[in-house]
Amino acid sequence: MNKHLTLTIAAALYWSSFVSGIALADADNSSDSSVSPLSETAAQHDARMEWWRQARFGMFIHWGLYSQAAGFWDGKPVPGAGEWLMNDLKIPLSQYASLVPEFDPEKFDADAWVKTAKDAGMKYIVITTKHHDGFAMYPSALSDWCIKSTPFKRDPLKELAAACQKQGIKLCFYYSIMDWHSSLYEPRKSWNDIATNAPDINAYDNYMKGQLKELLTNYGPIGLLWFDGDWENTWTYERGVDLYNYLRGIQPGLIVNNRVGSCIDPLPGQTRPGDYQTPEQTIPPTGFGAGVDWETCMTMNDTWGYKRGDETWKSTDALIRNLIDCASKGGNYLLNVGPTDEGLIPSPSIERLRQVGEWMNVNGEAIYGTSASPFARQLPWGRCTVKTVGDKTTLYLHVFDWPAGGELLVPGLVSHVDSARLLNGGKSLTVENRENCVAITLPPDAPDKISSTIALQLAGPVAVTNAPVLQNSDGSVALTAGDGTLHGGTFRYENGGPLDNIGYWTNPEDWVDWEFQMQRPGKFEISATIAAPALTSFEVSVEGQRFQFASPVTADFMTFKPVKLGVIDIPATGKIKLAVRPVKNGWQPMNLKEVRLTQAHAD
Ligand code: FHN
Repeated sequence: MNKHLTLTIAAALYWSSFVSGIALADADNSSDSSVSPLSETAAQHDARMEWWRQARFGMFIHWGLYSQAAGFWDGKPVPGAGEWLMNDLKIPLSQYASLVPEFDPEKFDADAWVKTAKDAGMKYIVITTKHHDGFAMYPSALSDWCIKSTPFKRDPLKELAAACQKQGIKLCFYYSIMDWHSSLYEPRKSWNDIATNAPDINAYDNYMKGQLKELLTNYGPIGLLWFDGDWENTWTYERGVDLYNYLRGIQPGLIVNNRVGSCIDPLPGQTRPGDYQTPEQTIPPTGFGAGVDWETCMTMNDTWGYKRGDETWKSTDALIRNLIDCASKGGNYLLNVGPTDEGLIPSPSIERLRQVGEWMNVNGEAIYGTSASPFARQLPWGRCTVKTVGDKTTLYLHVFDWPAGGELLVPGLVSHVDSARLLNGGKSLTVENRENCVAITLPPDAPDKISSTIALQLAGPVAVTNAPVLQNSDGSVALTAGDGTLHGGTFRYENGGPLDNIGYWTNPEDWVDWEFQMQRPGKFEISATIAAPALTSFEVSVEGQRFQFASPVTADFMTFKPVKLGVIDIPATGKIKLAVRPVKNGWQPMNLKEVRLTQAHAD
C-alpha cells in the first residue's frame, strides 16, 4: 500500500471516525471530550485550553533526516511527501542511515525561525521531535538514532526553547508513535535491516515514554504534544489513554491532540483521549459542533518535509482565507513549513508568511480569541467571527467579495448593531438595523483585496435567526447541501472533512428544497455539483417551471462534478423555492453538494 493510499486512509480515518458515524474509537462522535487523569472540571479544561483557543494560528515545522534527502534518492526525485521517502522506496535502514553523517544544518537560526512565525501572527510552533523514521531531532539519552550522531552537535530544540521564551511564542512538540527504526516497535517494517531483537510493543511503549519524559523535562514548559502515527493496530485505545494520563502527570497544563489515541481500535462507548480534533489538509465545512476544539494542519505546498522542486505553493490569498475559515468555524490553523537540509525555511514560505503577517497586523483582533460564526449557514460574501469580552460583543465580518452596490447585507442578524468600523483604517460605517437583517453602507473599494474586516459593535449578546439564502454580490445563488430542507427519511446531510453533501439518496421518494431571497431577478444558468456512479435522472422545479435532467456518471460517490443543467427565467423578486426530486423511472442514487444559479448574460 503506497504512502498516498496510507496517508489518504489515515487522513480519511481521522474524518470517518469523527463525522460519518462509523464507530471507530468513538461510539459517540460528537463528544470527543478530553480524557483527564486529574478529574479535570470543565472550568479547569477551559483554563488549560485558553492559550490555544486565543492563539488560533500556529506554525507546523517538519524537519528531520528526510530534509537532508530533500525528496531525492540515488539522484532521482521521489514522489510523495518528503518525510515518507524511506517508506515509499522501502529504503533499507542501513542505507537511509547514510544521511546521518551528512546532516549538518549550519544555517539553522532558531531566533530567525521564531521571528518568522511571530511576524506572521502565529502564536505557537509545533516541531517534529521524532517523525516516523524514528530519528530524534534532539540528543536523546535513550538512542543513538538521533541528532547527537550527526556532525550537527547542537540541540535545535534547546535553541528553539530559548528563542520561543525570548519572543513569547509557545513551543510545542510533534512525536510519531509509529517508528520505522526502533527494533522494539511493531509491526516491524520489511526494510528495517538493522533491527536485531524481536519487536516488543510494551518495551517500545516504555521507550517512547522515556523519550517523551526527556522532551517534557529538558525544554521548559511545553504548550502541547502533537501525536501522529497512531493508526497501526498495535497502538490501542488503552495505550493512548495510558500515555495521555502519563504525560499530563508530568506537565498537568499540557495539551495533547487526539492522535494520542488509536484511530483504528473500535471500542464501543469509548471516548478517544486527547484535547482536540486534527483534520488534515482540509477545513471541516461546519467545524465539529459547539464546544469541540479542532485544528486544521496544512502544507503550504504539497509536502510536509522539505523537497527540492516542490513548487506547488498555495497563494497568500488562500492561506489567509483558510485561516479566516478555520476561525469562523471555531478552529485553529496550523500552517506547515519544511526547512531545508541547511536549516533554512524555504523563501516561498518566508514570503507568504510575511504577507500573512501584514494582513494579521491589521486584522488579527478578528482572529485571536474569537469563536465560531453564530450563523447557521455560510454568509454569501465571506465569513464571520465573534468575540465577547466582558459584556461587549463584537461581530467581525470578513468580506471576501466586496459588494458592487455599496451595501453589505448580514441576513439573519437580529442583534442591534450600535456601530460599525473598518479595521483597516478605522473608518466608521453607516448601519441600518432592519428586520432580521443588518445593512452596512460601504465605500466603493475594499481596503484589503484578500479579505476586508468590518467590526460590528453589538448592543448586547449576539442573536441570529435562520434567514433565507441571499443572492451573492454577483447575483448568483448558492444552494448548498447544508442549507437544504430534506423531505423523506432515507437520505441525509453528510458533513465534516471532505463530506459536505446530501447522501444515502437511495429512496426516490426523498426530495430536497431550498428557499432563497431573490433581489435581482432575471435569467439564470442552473448547475448542480453531483457525484453519481450510475446515470441518474432528476427534476428541478422553481416558480412553477419543471426541468428534467440526467447527471453524468462520476467515478464514485465522493467524486463530484459540476453539471450545467440549462437556463431558467426567474422574473419575480422576493422568496423563491427551488426543489430537486428524483425522476422515478430513471433514478439512481446520487450525492448532491450544491445547486447554483448564475446570472445568465443577455445574448
Ligand atoms: O504521515 C504523517 C505525515 O508525514 C505528516 O506528518 C502529517 C502531518 O499531520 N501527519 C501524517 C499523515 O496523516
